[in-house]
Amino acid sequence: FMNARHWYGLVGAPTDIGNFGCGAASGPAALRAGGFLDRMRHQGIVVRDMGDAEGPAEGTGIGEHGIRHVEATAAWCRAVRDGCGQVLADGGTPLMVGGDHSLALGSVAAASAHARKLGKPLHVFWFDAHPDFNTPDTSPSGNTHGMPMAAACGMGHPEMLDVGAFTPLLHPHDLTQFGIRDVDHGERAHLLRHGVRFHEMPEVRRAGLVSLVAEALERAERAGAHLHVSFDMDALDPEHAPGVGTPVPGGLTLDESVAALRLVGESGLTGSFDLVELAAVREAGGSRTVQSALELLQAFLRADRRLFVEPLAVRVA
Ligand code: 6HN
Ligand code: MN
Ligand code: MN
Ligand code: MN
Repeated sequence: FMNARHWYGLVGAPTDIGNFGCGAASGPAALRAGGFLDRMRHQGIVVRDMGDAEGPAEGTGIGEHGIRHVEATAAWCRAVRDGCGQVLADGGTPLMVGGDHSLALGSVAAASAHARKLGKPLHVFWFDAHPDFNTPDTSPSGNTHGMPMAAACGMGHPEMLDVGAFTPLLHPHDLTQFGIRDVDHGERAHLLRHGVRFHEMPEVRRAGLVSLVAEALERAERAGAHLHVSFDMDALDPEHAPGVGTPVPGGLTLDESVAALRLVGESGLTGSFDLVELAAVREAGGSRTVQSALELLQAFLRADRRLFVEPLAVRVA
């Protein structure tokens, strides 16, 4: 039969340019060394390793509003955009492994261009302790990893707005965030003004992560959306992910995150995925964060039945 098998393409992005020195550059190597590809292969899930995107090793300095390394950030985002864009053009689903979260501007740029070509709206699910909705004038740190979603929605430094083929890449009301617990003052004003659904931890505790995700999936499905999922490892409680650049207590448990990603996988709606802020080198001696990342990815990929089209078809033939 001619049915092409659904596949994921791993695009590594080994940089921490968006939070220089935080250690997230080690993420792709740590995930590969943790046996990710073998582990998937043993379960019949083929993930093609597309290698690592390349970008500047050095920062490009501090600009207006104290924004840090914005040219280098944009260069990395363009490389990620092209790597993810290639996977999409070849009929696969990009799995971008960072690297810091500024890189999601690149994967979202690829996703948005692809969705537009298919005539679909882009929806984004953002699992994170942080909304990453700062603009240069609201950012307390100047770090670009706190800015990618505002930039995707058309607000930010011109270098960042220029990463995509058009702007905005995303309508703020098509962005849903989960696990939020550290919001900067001006950032909150942006989120409220633009109608972003950001589910903070008290709401997650009250309503349950899985039911909030189920609701958002229904919206994405009704809209016929291309769903982009971006998972920042610091969404997890530091107990499950100590190796991140900006840990915040009171986060998601590994179990509820696994359950939520399983649901997202089952939906078959995901057209692109990021796993970022994996800074395993920050974790003394251990590999807890890598193990958590492996469990999250495995839960998501195993639930995606599109990956098993071929074996099922063989069985019924
Ligand atoms: N991340 N809101 C803080 C800032 O510096 O803008 C923290 C951002 C964290 C970004 O974790 O991807
Ligand atoms: Mn983030
Ligand atoms: Mn974060
Ligand atoms: Mn819309």
